[in-house]
Amino acid sequence: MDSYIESVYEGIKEKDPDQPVFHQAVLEVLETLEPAIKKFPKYKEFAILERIVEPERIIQFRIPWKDRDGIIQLNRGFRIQYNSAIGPYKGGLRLHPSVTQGLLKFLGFEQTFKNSLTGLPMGGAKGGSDFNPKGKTDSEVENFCTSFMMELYRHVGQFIDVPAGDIGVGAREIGYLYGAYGKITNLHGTCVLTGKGRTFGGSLIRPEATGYGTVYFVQEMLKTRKDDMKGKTVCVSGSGNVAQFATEKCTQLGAKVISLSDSSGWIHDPDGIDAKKLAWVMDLKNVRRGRIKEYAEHFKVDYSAKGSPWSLKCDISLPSATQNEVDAKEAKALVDNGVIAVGEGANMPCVPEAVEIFQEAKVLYAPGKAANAGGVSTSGLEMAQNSMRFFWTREEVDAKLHQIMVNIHQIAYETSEKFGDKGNYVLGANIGGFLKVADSMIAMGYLS
Ligand code: NDP
Ligand code: 2IT
Repeated sequence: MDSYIESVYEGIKEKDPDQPVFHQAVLEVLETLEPAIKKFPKYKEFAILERIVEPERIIQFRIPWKDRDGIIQLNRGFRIQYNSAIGPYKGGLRLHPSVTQGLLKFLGFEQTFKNSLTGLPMGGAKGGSDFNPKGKTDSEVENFCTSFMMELYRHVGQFIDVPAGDIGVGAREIGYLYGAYGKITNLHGTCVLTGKGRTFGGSLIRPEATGYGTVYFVQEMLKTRKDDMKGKTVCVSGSGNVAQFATEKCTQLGAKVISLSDSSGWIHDPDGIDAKKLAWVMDLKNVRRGRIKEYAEHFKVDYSAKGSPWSLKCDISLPSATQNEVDAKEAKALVDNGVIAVGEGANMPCVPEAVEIFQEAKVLYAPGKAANAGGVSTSGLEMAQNSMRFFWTREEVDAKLHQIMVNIHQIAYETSEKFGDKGNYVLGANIGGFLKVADSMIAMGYLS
């Protein structure tokens, strides 16, 4: 490894030794930036790597809230404002018991490069809390979201920082957060959050965008091999927002999705999860808030609490649950079973060894920061519509999302070729996202 890159990597480990997923995300990016760092000495001269790995600002706060018995509960909240070189901070909020500063630093760091790739003016951020929405009543979630916003409101705004959803944060949570923001500030109709409900400023297609976008990206990868989605067998993990709409788009394009999962287990439906079954899943997960096991009971298919869908034979794999959910053994099984393409709907779902296995086997492999960028892209389109005080139709937003995914594929593909490793989408996406942020930081002076 280049000595400059190595010293930056060693630096982050020394400063924050207890943040392994953050180290993992940084290493993956730094390793692939090597050809750009060598070609352009200015990045070292202006200390760009040291600056880009360090968040501009980390906000941490306490979130007291009252549960259904009137007992005061306490959670920890964060907002990591990572990089504002190309626009206001932008990125989701995650509500999950595993949330720590290190986890959100990994996600905020990734977001900076992802947002740059979209071509829209958005900086990078991430936030959330170790609050567990599972098993909570709507009132408890509302109490929590209101308390969360009582602190967050002073740090966000359409020209400052624009949060959105992520794991555990969907339409319900964004609604409560937006309601609280309006009450606290008396500012209405500003795009302080994206993923809002349709009736109060949300963009059409934002709910669908991450899943649809991931499939659009996979379509572009397949095109490079004169192939398409029709007739393909697809394994999807997760059963939340990204998994649901990735499944919908695959089915619309003539592919067959045979798996879904949640943190308890996974189902295998060899006949395919068609539109009717998917509507049932959406009701199960978004309304009844049940477990994927119930799908197996309802549709009489296999369910397993052990292992993962990656043991199944499929053409395309779309990991859409969480980080590090595909290990080396599972990647090997996918390759042995003939997988052609892997598109990361989730953020960093494949461990580094799994990525190596895919790349060595010449599997078309799309890293999350390229493949799942459709979500934040459509958040950017929501910001644009709110500024105009006007809405585009479903077809208009979908066409713009599609074009953005085609562009991101083109940037990643052409950049990989330009820097000597054609078809390496990790290298292409990392360098492609990096150059714009780094050049903006240099142009705006050393304080940026
Ligand atoms: P949801 O909360 O809607 O769904 C998450 C799904 O993943 C659920 O099925 C959940 O199961 C499962 N899951 C979560 N944590 C774990 C875990 N530790 N182990 C196993 N399964 C787990 O979230 P999204 O669909 O929005 O997010 C999924 C992924 O996509 C995340 O990596 C997120 O960062 C990424 N992403 C999301 C975007 C968006 O617009 N929403 C945009 C870009 C990326 P269970 O219910 O049992 O917890
Ligand atoms: O990881 C992501 O890109 C998201 N969770 C979406 C962020 C956003 O601002 O829409």
